[in-house]
Amino acid sequence: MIKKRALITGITGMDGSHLADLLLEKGYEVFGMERRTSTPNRTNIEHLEGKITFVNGDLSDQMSLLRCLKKTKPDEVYNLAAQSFVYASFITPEQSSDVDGLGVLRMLEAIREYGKPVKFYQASTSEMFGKVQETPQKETTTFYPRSPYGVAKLYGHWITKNYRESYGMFNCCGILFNHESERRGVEFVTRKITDGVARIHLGLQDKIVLGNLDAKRDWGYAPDYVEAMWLMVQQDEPDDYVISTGKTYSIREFLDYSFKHIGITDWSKYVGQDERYMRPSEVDLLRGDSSKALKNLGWKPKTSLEEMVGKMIDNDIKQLGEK
Ligand code: NAP
Ligand code: G4F
Repeated sequence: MIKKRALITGITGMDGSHLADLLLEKGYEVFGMERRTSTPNRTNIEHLEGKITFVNGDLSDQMSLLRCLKKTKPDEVYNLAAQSFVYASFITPEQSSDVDGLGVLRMLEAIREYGKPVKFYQASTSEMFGKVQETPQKETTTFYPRSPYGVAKLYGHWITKNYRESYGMFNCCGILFNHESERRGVEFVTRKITDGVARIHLGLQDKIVLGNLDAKRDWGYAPDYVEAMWLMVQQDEPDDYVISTGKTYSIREFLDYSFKHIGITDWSKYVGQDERYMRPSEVDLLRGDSSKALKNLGWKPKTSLEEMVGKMIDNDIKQLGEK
């Protein structure tokens, strides 16, 4: 049987590595696009070495994307690469916009130039809802991004739709709400907390210093969410879908679950706050309605927040113990 071929950009990231695991399980030949860095960080993909093929490319370099397509001859392209840290997009807005906005255009142009049928998935985000215009947020909710990241992602979202409508390309956008896992970068609030809690448990750290504790997020588990990406691409007709749990929790509630996991109920002396982690403009509340994904894709989240927090902390304790 001929294997389907998939190219994943952002392979070193959290989602890229989980999607590669899923596609390998499904019998795909997987290609992962990596960019050059002075000190490569392959923590998330060590286990994939020898199982997938790595190719070099960068979303800020048009020709490198075309070369990746020619080399890998994919049936499906999952564009997961991005400068994905919202806070950093306030510090490097131009670079973030270039990669997260124009980078999508470059990939779409590369696919057009390549000329063979390719199904394209774009990693859109709940950050596009920003200052939310209704709750819960669904596919038809008006967007109001609150960061250079959100604005750039909105461009990526609309250019993906525009190329679908203009050129009949199979392009779909997953509007994914926050999702986390043991492979999440440590600068994101969930992993910063689970890593900090693990360190406190092991006596390696006294305090976790955070920013705004009142923001609310709809947090799911990344391995559940990459399945939704794959399902979108398997449909006969391309479309856009919200992927979320429908539940929302504040950072304070995430702290409750995390400290409870190591037997602490009053965490006040272990958590500090500092202005430097506050954002110039904040997304206060996200809660998604993924009923369209349930109806058309048969997708629903499997992992609860409490379960996910437990997995992340146990993994952080294990990793720190091994070090
Ligand atoms: P992540 O862990 O930060 O991974 C981002 C990936 O993009 C990394 O592999 C990174 O490579 C790569 N990358 C960055 N700039 C690049 C460039 N110029 N050219 C090529 N590759 C580049 O992000 P994630 O959490 O897995 O998210 C995956 C995608 O979903 C992102 O597009 C993100 O914006 C979007 N998204 C995420 C969430 C979420 O909650 N996780 C929700 C909605 C949407 P390096 O290792 O070299 O930096
Ligand atoms: O973990 P965060 O940095 O994630 P954020 O900004 O929600 O973005 C993530 O989810 C988006 C989907 O909605 C993705 F598109 C994006 O790529 C990324 O994966 O921050 C979550 C909340 C914010 O309100 C932030 O202000 O946590 C608050 N927070 C409080 N203290 C903190 C901290 N965030 C970080 N990163 N670090 C803190 O110390």
